[in-house]
Amino acid sequence: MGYEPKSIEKKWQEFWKKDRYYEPKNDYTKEKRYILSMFPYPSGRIHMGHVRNYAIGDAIARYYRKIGKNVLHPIGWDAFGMPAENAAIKKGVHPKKWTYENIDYMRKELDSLGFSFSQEREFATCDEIYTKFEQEFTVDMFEKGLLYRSSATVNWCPHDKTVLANEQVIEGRCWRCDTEVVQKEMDQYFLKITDYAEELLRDLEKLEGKWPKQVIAMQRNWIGRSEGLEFELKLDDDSKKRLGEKFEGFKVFTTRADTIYGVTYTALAPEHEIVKYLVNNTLLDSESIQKIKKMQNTPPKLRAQAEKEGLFLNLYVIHPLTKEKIPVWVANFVLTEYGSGAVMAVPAHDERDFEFAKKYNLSIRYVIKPKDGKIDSDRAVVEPGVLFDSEEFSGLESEKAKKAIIDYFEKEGLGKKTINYKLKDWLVSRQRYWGTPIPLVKCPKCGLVAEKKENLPVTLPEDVQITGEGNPLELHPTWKYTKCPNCGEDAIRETDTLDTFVESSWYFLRFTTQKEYWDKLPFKKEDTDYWMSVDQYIGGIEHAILHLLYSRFFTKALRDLGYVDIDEPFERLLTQGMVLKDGAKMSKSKGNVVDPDSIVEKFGADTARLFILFAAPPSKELEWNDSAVEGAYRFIKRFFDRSLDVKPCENLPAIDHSKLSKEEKLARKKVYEALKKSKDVYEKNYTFNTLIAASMEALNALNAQKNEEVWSEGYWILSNILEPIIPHVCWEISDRLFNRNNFENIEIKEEVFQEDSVTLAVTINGKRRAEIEVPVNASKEEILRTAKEKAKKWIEDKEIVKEIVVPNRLVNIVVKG
Ligand code: ANZ
Ligand code: ZN
Repeated sequence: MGYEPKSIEKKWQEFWKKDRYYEPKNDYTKEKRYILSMFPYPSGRIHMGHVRNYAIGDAIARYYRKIGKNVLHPIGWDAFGMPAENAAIKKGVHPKKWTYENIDYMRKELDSLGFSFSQEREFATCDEIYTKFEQEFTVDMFEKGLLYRSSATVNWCPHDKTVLANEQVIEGRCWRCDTEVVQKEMDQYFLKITDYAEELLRDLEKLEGKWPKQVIAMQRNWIGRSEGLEFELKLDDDSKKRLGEKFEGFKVFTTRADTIYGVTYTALAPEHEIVKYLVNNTLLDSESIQKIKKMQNTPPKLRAQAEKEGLFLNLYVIHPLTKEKIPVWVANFVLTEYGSGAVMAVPAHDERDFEFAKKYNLSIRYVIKPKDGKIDSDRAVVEPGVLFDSEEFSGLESEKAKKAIIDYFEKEGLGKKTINYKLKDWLVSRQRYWGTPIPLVKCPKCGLVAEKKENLPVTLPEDVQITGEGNPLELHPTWKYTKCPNCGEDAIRETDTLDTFVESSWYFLRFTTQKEYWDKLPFKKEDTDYWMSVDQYIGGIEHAILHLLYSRFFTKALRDLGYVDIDEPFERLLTQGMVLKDGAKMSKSKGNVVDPDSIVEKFGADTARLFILFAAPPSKELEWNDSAVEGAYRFIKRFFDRSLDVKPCENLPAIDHSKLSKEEKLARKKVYEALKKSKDVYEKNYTFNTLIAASMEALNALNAQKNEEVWSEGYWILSNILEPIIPHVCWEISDRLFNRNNFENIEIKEEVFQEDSVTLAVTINGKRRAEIEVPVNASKEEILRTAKEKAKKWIEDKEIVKEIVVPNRLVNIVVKG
């Protein structure tokens, strides 16, 4: 009977479940490993990206179980979010039904691949118990001021009367009805992640060497710390009058105080208070007002990439040092959310300012001479250099000048040294149905009040109309009417739900909870103390910024609320590469998707896993290749079929290495090389491809010899080291042949790596005449004796005049006559 993956895989999947092989132990005296692959969104079916993600995590988890660690390797479902509502809009199916049915289907798919996820700890983030605890955190954060309400600009579809996510805005239009999207100010909820900006930045240092460099750099840029000078530019008297004496001036932030003598204009964001005042009081002509409104309606991201646009506002400010009159413009490249929403423009030394100045014919004044001494007036000289035309600061080098100018501003009370972050507070409210309701109540008397914890969870109503127009919770006839938790009077429930990134910011903590406490607590300190941090986190690079940053923030916030004692949730991070076919990412729209189910059906789970882990190192892109899949299958088949002739043994056979033939020795060496490699592969670099290649070589070397004991030992070791990758077939083999022992106890036998003999060439008078094999540690005499014996017929009775032994290479004998 040959290799039959279907029956083998079914048998072992059932066995593992029954044996609770997948479950973590509650014995906290044991050393632990927490291995986590990012949880999936239940979109309907798993794809190859999932298979790769979970094959990597499962291999690591299975390895640590083998060497006796207590392993937590859980899975859950990131179950709230837009696609469920889209399905409701398109097909009329309820989001809840759609989601749980998808979960059931995908769970079966994952099961068929033999991933060893804890069964007990699986959950979906739309489970009511999860909602309950998330709402508890929300209440705590609200009470601590970490969650607050404030006005924000959102994408708004005037036709559907709904807020749109950035992904739902396609080229400025609503994805559903194609109406032009506008920017609208609305009250929204924010989590104060900026309170943690400094710590989030500083703690990246702790992750150095354990997270991909690129991810750390992306996080650092996203937080975007800059040091600079903030100061006020004062309006001149005429301008003040024009603004009805409502404004004295405005603040600007610059990271290049050294360029201050090069300021030739200033620019305000279209949303700046001064611009709004001018627009609202029609102090500009209607054409200008239209232009400004258009800028305001363009999402900031698009605006920053668009061609520079702006107009002169007929206002002037006074340069704080030179006292010159400087014109004030409004410009599309100035962002309202950064710094103070206004810039001092230095076209000579800043690219954006330069482009704008060229377009509107504004003057350009160079004040920094770069290192090479040349000023190219066709461009902005952005590099640092030495100041000139800068009064007393002339002659200073940029860095020194920055410091001197900031000191001067501080001394004169003109401005101050300031640190700005690009990071903005996290907008967490969504005007949608399928999410965690924000557990707050709006009371006419008490204002915004948190729901009482004993009333949590606030659950979603099941009877809703999901049409894509408006917010279904807002439109529900009764749901939002409630009583104020504070005064008991009539009040209105908040109808916004939370961003789904909130659920994924603490799911890894939830997995640590023992079933016994599942309904009582979100998680227990004792459990998080033991299991956290996640030893190895595995996921896509697309989560390099937001998900990881939010999770890091949430962990720190929960720490400060007293829930956990950890600073960083993920000890090590692996970002897996994409799965490609014909050079492109697999996607439905490209029609290049390979369905994991069909591969499992045709070849079995072990083949799918082996191919995925063999085709490329985990962090690199992986090109799908049908013939390589077949190659993987053939290797497993050969490995299994040959195992039927291997002699079973209770223990590793005791082999006398010195008595073996060359081929037998080589086979052992290859087997032990693979074993030696396995520790680094599973614990350090995860280059499973190299371990698989080493195992294939070992199997080839075994095939070149016939020693039964060497075969047994070889299978003993190979089936152990390959088990985390192709678990079903390896359990089948080792179960039949061996006393399933602890992998930890296989010792590396150094003797097999020792080359015990060397081959030397023998030359007589410079001509190569023979080859000899001698022990590595043979003496010179011994080598010569062997050489002369072997080359007897060329020496005969001639006189030997010279004997030379070049170690490990040759013996040269010079004879006369
Ligand atoms: C004058 C200047 C001269 C600047 C120069 C740069 C080069 P980072 O480094 O990213 O923090 N800036 C300030 N607020 C802005 C806003 N709300 N929207 C758009 N740009 C803004 O960027 C800081 C620099 O970006 C600041 O330094 C300011 O331009 C601009 F040769 O001031 B700089
Ligand atoms: Zn009240």
